Amino acid sequence: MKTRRDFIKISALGIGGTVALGGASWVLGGPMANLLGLPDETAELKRFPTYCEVCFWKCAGWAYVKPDGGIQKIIGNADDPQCNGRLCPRGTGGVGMYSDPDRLKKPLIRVIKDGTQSYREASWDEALDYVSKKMQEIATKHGPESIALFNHGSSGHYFTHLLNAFGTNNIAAPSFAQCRGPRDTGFEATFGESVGSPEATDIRDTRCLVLIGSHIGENMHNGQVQEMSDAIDKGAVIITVDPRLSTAASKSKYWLPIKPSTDIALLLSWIHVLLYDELYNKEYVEKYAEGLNELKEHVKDYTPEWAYGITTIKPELIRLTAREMANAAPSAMIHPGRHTTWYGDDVQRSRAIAILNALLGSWGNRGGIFFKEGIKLPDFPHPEFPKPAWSWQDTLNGRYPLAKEAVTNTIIEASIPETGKEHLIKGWIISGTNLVVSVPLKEQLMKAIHSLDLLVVVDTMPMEITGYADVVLPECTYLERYDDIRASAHREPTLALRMPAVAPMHETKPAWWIAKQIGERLGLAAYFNYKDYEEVLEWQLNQIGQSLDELKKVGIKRLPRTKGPLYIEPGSDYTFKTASGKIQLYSKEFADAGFDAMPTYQPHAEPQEGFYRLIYGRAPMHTFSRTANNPNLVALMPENAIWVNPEVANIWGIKKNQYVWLKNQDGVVSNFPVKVRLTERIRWDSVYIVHGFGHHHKPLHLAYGRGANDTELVTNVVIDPIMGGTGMRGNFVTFLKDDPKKEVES
Ligand SMILES: Nc1nc2c(c(=O)[nH]1)N[C@H]1C(S)=C(S)[C@@H](COP(=O)(O)OP(=O)(O)OC[C@H]3O[C@@H](n4cnc5c(=O)[nH]c(N)nc54)[C@H](O)[C@@H]3O)O[C@H]1N2
Ligand SMILES: Nc1nc2c(c(=O)[nH]1)N[C@H]1C(S)=C(S)[C@@H](COP(=O)(O)OP(=O)(O)OC[C@H]3O[C@@H](n4cnc5c(=O)[nH]c(N)nc54)[C@H](O)[C@@H]3O)O[C@H]1N2
Ligand code: SF4
Ligand SMILES: [Mo]
Repeated sequence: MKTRRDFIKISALGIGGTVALGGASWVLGGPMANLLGLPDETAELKRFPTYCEVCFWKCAGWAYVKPDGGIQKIIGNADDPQCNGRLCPRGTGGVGMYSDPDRLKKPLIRVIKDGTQSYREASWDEALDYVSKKMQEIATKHGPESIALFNHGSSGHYFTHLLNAFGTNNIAAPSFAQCRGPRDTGFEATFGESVGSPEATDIRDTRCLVLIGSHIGENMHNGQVQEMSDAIDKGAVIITVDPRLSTAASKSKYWLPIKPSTDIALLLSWIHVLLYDELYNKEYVEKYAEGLNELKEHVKDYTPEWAYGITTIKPELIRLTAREMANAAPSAMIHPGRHTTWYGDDVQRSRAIAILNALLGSWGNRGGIFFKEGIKLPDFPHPEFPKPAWSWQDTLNGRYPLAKEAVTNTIIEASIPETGKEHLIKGWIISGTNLVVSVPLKEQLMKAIHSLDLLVVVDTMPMEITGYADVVLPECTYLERYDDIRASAHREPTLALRMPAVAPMHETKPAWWIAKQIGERLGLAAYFNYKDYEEVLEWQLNQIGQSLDELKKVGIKRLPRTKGPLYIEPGSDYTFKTASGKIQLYSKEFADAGFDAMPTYQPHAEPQEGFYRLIYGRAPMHTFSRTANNPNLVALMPENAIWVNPEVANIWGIKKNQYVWLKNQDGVVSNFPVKVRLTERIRWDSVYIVHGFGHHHKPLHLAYGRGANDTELVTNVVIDPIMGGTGMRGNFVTFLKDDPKKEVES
C-alpha cells in the first residue's frame, strides 16, 4: 500500500554501500589490529582529544591520526576517572563509525515521481531551506509548539536550543520513557534526587553490591565494570537477582534466579527481614527518614515465605542475603539500575530499591551512593527564549503526573490527529535516535509518522528511521567534530574536550552547524551569535577560568570539589532534597497523586502454554542500533542468538545453533530467523536475546537480516501510570522451525 510517507531504501539511489571510500574497505582485518593490541606505532601519529559517543558513559580518549590522514586508533585518556585510560571494546571499535562505507554522505530530499517515492541528493542549502521553510509554514498554521524533537546523544543539545528559540519545548528522548525514567522517579520520590549519569554509585568501595537485573559486564558502562571488578578483588559480596546467569551473576557470591516480573515481592521481603529482624541501620533511619512505622506495618505480611511462593527464591536464601547486606551496611548498595522500563510498575520497583538503600544507610556513605559534583558551564549569551503557548506537559492529558521529562509516547500520540486534538504536533526533528527500534507501539508510531507534515532525520547512518524522513541530514561522526564540553558530575568535577581528529568525510556536517544554519534561516540568528563552536567552547571555558588551548593539550581536566565532602561527615547533618528534607519511606507525594505511598506487589501476565517470556539485554561489543553496522564490532559479534534452556529445546526438538523464527502472543513473527543458544544459564520459563539486532534496512549492509529484533515482538506494553514508562517485558514468544516466508519491509 502506498502511504503519504513510504519507507524508502536509501540505497535505491545507488549511494548506499556501493561507493568506494578513500581508505575504507569491507576487510575486517585492519582495525582489528587495534583491538588485539598490536605494536604501538603512536610515535609518528598526531593525537586529538575526544570523548566516546558509542554509548553515554562518554569515556574520554585520544584519537590517533596517521600521517596519511586516516584514524589509526582510539585509546582511553589515563586522566579520565570515568575510564582510567581503558575503553571498552565498543569505544576501541568506535573508529568503525567513521570508516563505515554505509555512512550517510549527502543531504537527501524525498521526491515523488510517477507515484513512486524516492530520495534525491540535495545540496545543504537546498535541504536547509526546505526544512526551515516547512517549519515556518507549520508554525504559521499551528504555532511553533507543533514542532517536536526526539533526540539521544550529543546532537540533542543543539536542536533543543534551536527549538527553544523557535518557541517549543516538545522535546523527548527514549532514554527517559524507555529507559531510566522509572528509576529517576522512584529515587527522586525517596531521596529528593536521582543518581545521575554516570551514576553516583560507590561500587569501588562497596562491601555488598546487589544487582537487580543490572547486568554490569554485559552492560559495559566502563567505570562501573572496572569498579565492580575492583570490589570483587577486595572481597565485596555480590548478590545478583536475574532469571539468567548473567556475566555479573557468574561473578557473584549469590545468584538468585528469580521468576521474572516478581522482583517487587523479593524486595518487600528483604525490607520485611531488615525491619522485623532489626537489621536495618537504626541510627541513620531515625536521623534521616520519615515513615518508618507506616513501612513496618505495610510489610508485616511480606515474609520470605510469602515471597518464595511468588519469586521461587527460597526463604533461607532471602534471609541470608538480607543479612549479608546488613553486615556490610552502610557500605552496601542495591544498584539503582538504569534501563528500568520492565513491567509497568517500575517506579514502584525503583521505590522499593530506594527504600532498601535507605534502610541500609547507603545514600551519603562510603560504598553506597556518594554526593556527586560537577561544574556548570554558562550558556553562550543569547536572547531569552519565547514562552511556548503549550508544552509536552499538555500532551500528558492529566496522565503520568510525576513525569519530570517529556514522554516519547505522548508526543507520538499528540502527532496523530485523532489523539492530538488541540495540542497537535505536525513536524518532527529526530537526531541520534532510531525510534523505529527504540520505541515500542509500532502501530502508533507509524500512524504518527504518516500524519506529519514534516519529518527531518539527522543521523550518521541510514538506520530504519531515515527511511521515513522527508529530509535526511547527514551528521559527521564524533571523531570529525567539536561538541559541547563533557562536564558530567561524579566524584570530582571534570571537563573533557571533543575536537575533530579528522575532517568530516563526504558532505557531512556537525549538528551544531546544522542547527545554526536552520536557526539563521528562521530569523533566529541572535540565538546563534558565533562563528563556530570553537568560539562557544572558548568563551564558556574562559568564564570558569579555563582555556580551550589547555584542554586541547590534556583532553581532560579534573577540578577540585568545592561543594563539600563525598560522604556525610561523622557527626554532621545532611538535608535531603525532598520537601521535608528527610528520606521518604512513605511517599506523601505519591499518595496525594493517587498512587501507593509504599510499593506493593501485583502479579503480571503469565505466558500461555508453549510460550516463554521474552527478556532482553546488552552485549559487551554492541550499543543498540548505534553499532549494528560498525565493521569492527560486527566482526566481534555479527548476530544475536536466542538463549533457550535445554529442557525447553528438548520439548521442541530444537538443536544447538539451529535457526528459528519467533512468534509472539499477538501472532507477530520476527522478520528474520535467530540462532539458538542452548544454555542452562536461563530459566526454562524465559528466553533471552540481545537488543539491537535484526535490522531490516538493506542499506545497512552488515547489519541487515542478522538475528532477531526484540522491539518488533514487543506488542504488549504496560505503561507506568506514574511517569509513562513503557514496560516491555510482558511479551511471550514461541518457536517456528519452518520459514514463515514473511514479507519484510526493507
Ligand atoms: N555493552 C553495552 N552496554 C550498555 C548499553 C549497550 O547498548 N551496550 N546500553 C546502556 C544503556 S542506555 C543502558 S540503559 C544500560 C542497560 O543495562 P541495565 O540497566 O543493566 O539493564 P537491565 O534491563 O537491568 O538488564 C537486563 C538484565 O535484566 C535481566 N532481567 C530480565 N527480566 C528480569 C526480571 O524480571 N527481573 C530481574 N531481576 N532481572 C531481569 C536480564 O536477564 C538481563 O540480564 O546499559 C548500558 N550499557
Ligand atoms: N525493545 C527494546 N527497546 C529499547 C531497549 C531495549 O533494550 N529493548 N533499550 C532502551 C534504552 S535503555 C534506550 S537508552 C533507548 C535507546 O534508543 P536510541 O536513542 O534510539 O538509541 P541508539 O540506538 O543509541 O540511537 C541510535 C541512533 O543514533 C544514530 N547516531 C549514532 N551516532 C550519532 C551521531 O553522532 N549523530 C547523530 N545525529 N546520530 C547518531 C545511530 O545511527 C542510530 O540511528 O532504547 C530503548 N528501547
Ligand atoms: S563505555 Fe565504551 S562505548 Fe561507552 S563511552 Fe566508554 S568506551 Fe565508549
Ligand atoms: Mo538506556
